[in-house]
Amino acid sequence: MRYNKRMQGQSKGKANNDIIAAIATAQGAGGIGIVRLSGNGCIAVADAVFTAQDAQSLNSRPGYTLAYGHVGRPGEATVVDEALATVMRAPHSYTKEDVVELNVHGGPTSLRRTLNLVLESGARIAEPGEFTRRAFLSGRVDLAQAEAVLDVIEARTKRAGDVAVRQLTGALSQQVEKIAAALAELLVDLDAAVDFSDEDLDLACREAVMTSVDRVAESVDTILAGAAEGEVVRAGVRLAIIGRPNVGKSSLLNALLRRDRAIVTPVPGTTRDVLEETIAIDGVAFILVDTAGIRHTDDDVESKGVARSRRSLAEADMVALVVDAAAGVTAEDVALLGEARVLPTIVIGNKSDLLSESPDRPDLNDEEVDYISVSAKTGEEIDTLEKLFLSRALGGRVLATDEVLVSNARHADALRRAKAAVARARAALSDGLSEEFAASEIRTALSCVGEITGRDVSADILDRIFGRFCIGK
Ligand SMILES: Nc1nc2c(ncn2[C@@H]2O[C@H](COP(=O)(O)OP(=O)(O)OP(=O)(O)O)[C@@H](O)[C@H]2O)c(=O)[nH]1
Ligand SMILES: [Mg+2]
Repeated sequence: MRYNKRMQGQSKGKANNDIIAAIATAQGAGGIGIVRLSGNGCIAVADAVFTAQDAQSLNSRPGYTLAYGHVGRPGEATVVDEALATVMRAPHSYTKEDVVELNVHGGPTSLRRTLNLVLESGARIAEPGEFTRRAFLSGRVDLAQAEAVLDVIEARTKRAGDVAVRQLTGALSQQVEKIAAALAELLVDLDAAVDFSDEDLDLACREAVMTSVDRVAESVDTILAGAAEGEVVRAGVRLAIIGRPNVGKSSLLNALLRRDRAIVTPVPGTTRDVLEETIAIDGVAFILVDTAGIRHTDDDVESKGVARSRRSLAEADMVALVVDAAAGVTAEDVALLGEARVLPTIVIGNKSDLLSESPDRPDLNDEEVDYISVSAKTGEEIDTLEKLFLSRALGGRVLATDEVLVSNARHADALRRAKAAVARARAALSDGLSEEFAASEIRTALSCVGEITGRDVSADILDRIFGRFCIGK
């Protein structure tokens, strides 16, 4: 078992081996839809609702076999749908339990009726993420891998997909396990010193232990180094496009999308509602949020739009403040920059095509802020702008394609706490305190690292993690 033994069966007081069922495919119409069952005895439940054309029961078939037949109410002739049933036998399945997947046609009615029949026949509806939770509890995957399932499903770009799949296949877990092993080794040395020596470690030994502590600290740092970028790659960046009316925010959105998505007119106050579209820049998703131009207005509809713009600003990760470079920067622009500046901000001087010479950087009352001159109309410097977005989002770092990134805030937090504990252990040793202090800190670090793979994790954390999944995953 890779998780702490005390976990077993604690999950909301429920047994972990009853039969669960859920629709595993997306809602809506599709060629095929799947009702998935898991739990020992689920093959008999499937047999109650599924009749194979060859009249052979599912229970009498070996694992990894497929049967053709139909789904219907037990004892009734009415057919609910044609179906294919896949039988997977414990432990050779996703959950390591017996699993049956009923493939029916992917319409909501067929799926719902099939699910209801299964529920009437002894299964209960699965909770969100319960299949994956069982895969974790049975030791088939560790917690970082289980979380990666969600990331794979939600990945919006190829790069996000690559990072998630590397985590799914255990690349991150391996690095974390290496750190855990090094910490465990340190702990053995420190505990031995505490247990078997009347005196403290002699100086040479103490120095050797300190070198080992430094080495662990370094490996934690290395893995943490890409955490911010990992989160960006996984979750994408919400980029609010804000500015006064008519500066060309919607035009900029269209230029970045390379299509006419938003309405553009010469009338100030054209955009009323918030508009969101996603683009990928070098595999990083940017959720572009076009907003209503911010100004004081008595128009009721427009002022509601302005309120939404401010809300978008509050929810953003990054801000593109558009100004009209041809008309010049105004006091309102500078005031808006002040509002935006709590977030990473790029000021975009739009309409460069209207200027005869290449424009100077205007006075923004802020020497530090990034400024770039573009034309949404001609597309001039839009490529450069994209590169600037990307480099700001990644803190200037260039990502390698095969990098193992910590992409989950929970993992990064656990690593940071581990790092702090290791630093305290190091300080205790160099301050000449008893090894006991260092040992206790290393134990804390080990437990933090264990939270990542789920070796040491509470039921609450599991509930929170799997609660984010859909039912059927
Ligand atoms: N010459 C030139 N005109 C532009 C450029 N970008 C936008 N415009 C024009 O500026 C006007 C306003 O553009 P929009 O994109 O609607 O501006 P906005 O900031 O979204 O305006 P609101 O939605 O009203 O806040 C339109 O007439 C555009 O054609 C540009 O780069 N060069
Ligand atoms: Mg607009």
